[in-house]
Amino acid sequence: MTRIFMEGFEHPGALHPWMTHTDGVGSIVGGVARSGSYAMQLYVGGATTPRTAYINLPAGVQREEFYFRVAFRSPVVTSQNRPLLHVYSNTGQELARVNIYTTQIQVVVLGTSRIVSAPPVSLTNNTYYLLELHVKMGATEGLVELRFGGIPLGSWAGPVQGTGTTIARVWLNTLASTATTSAVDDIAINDADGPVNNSWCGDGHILALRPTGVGDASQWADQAGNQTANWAAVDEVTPDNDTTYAVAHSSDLVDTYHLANATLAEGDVIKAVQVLARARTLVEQGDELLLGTRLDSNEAWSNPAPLLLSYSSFVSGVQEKAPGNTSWNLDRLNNLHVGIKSSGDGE
Ligand SMILES: [Ca+2]
Ligand SMILES: [Ca+2]
Repeated sequence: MTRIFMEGFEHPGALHPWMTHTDGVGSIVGGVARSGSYAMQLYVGGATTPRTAYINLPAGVQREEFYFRVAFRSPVVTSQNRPLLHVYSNTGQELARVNIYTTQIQVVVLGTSRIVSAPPVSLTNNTYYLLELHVKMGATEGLVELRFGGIPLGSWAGPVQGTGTTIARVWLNTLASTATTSAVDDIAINDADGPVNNSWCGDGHILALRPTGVGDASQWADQAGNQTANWAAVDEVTPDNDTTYAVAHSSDLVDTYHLANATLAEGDVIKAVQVLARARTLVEQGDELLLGTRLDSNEAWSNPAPLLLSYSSFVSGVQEKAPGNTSWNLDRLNNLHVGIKSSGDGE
């Protein structure tokens, strides 16, 4: 495990299951994206209602050390202190906070200002900037480092422990104090383990590839009971829930789908792939869903995840290697199938 989280908001209505937002998923909006077509809006108008999004890390992936990346834009960057990013421990204590000013970025560690640095350029309104924060907890040998647009802006070494033992939550805030749209996009978290994605996330872009055709297996059925074009029931940009869907009525049934081809700019590298789906069970308890990828004859399936009666989002583990344990490249990505597998009955 190295890249543990990524969210580019390219599937409106299907937010990453670790993420919550004070507006719900309805504030994933078009027109302000840094990558793809959508971003998360953190301010929806009104004079006094800032919006907040949380990434709640499950206990199993909490660590003492993470690298966070967020691209943010604001219609109003002022000389005032505007908190953008907060990092909390598993005891709910704020370990670090990043405050944004027009000409200054400040990192507060355990309540004390530890890094005060000027950004490489004076910040302007409605422009995306890439902010990265490295937080390593430690009673005496903690470390906090800040990068802005990929450029190191400062670091602080010392106590970063507080009362907790792991990093458990990242909290994103609006920058604006007046109406209109602040937005975040291309969020990623790396931990420090493994051979790749084990350090700064870097200047990444998160793109969605949707089903465009039937894959090698078509064992589920669509809402009309057909098995010829299940992909067309699960390809919409915004989930339509029980209007079009694929359904399985017994265990171990597999549907796989071709995806739209990706196009990369020269020099772009594929760092990781993750499968995202929305699903629910019909009436039974104990139904589970697996998400997977298939390349040639090699498959990689996630662990079964329990389904709820209402729709919720599911993600596979982040796949840093293509099925067959080869490195990703554009050819492999464009030949990839993604799939769903039932465990018990499932919809
Ligand atoms: Ca996006
Ligand atoms: Ca559908």
